[in-house]
Amino acid sequence: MVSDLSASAVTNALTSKWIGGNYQYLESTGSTNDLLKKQVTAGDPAHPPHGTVLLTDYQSQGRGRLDRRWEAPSGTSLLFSILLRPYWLGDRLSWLTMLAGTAIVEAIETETTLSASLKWPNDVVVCRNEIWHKVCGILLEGHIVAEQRLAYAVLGIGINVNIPPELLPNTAQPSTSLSTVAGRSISRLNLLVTLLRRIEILYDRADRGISPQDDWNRRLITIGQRVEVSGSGQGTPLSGIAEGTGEWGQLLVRDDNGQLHTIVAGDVTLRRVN
Ligand code: BT5
Repeated sequence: MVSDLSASAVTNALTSKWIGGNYQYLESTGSTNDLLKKQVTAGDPAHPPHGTVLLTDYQSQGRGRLDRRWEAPSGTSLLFSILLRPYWLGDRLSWLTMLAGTAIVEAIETETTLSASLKWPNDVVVCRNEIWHKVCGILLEGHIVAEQRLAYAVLGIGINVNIPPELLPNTAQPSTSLSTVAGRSISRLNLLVTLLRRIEILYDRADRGISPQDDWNRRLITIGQRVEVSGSGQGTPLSGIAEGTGEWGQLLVRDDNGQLHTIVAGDVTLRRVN
């Protein structure tokens, strides 16, 4: 059966100007991030071009951060990576996570009747039975060269679109799919096309030097909440109130002794839902 996300289906439907100009579809692969990085380091510095999208219907080695796994049954999700060649200063790498997260929330809200939010640093969540459930993860991998410039970045996105409830992966944090919450199946093609255009608009804005941080902050459910942060390099988990984000997307957490901590990476557990 031809996939609804085949090269001809997507190429004909795209509304973006440069993202997806080179669109590659594979029935299955190990990990779209790994394969795209392999193409980038293969030798020809101009290929694949800026804006290349590599999408698959199934990953046997789908990855999260810290080599955790990203699991999705075949043909149920959006699993893809975008190659970006920003040549921005390296500390702007976090802008890509911010603008991607914002674009994903906007695209979900446009293509479904759901309202979506962001959980620091890289989860897209929807509320179900008063609990935040993860529906999407972002895996951003950047390569910095001389003068601290970003040579390229591979932006990996996994969205649980039409995973039936009984096939949802077993995850430590609650997870769900858009179709489960919406109660109907969602067009993967429409969601992809809308999302790629939104990323393009927000990327072009960032490329002109406009920070995506305010839009990102507005969507973050983490701000103002009591949180527990683990895996941030500190021995014991840190507990406190998330007060905001720093210039490069770090989470600012004030502990119960009044001390402010700047969290660069780690996993955040929200202690309250709203
Ligand atoms: C992420 O990591 O959330 C980033 C996921 C990125 C996946 C995309 S798919 C296309 C591209 N190619 C790749 O190989 N990866 C990217 P992290 O925050 O570390 O979350 C990983 C954790 O999410 C796992 O340890 C599980 O607990 C949970 N998880 C796994 N599969 C899930 C799913 N389908 N839905 C929700 N949670 C999931």
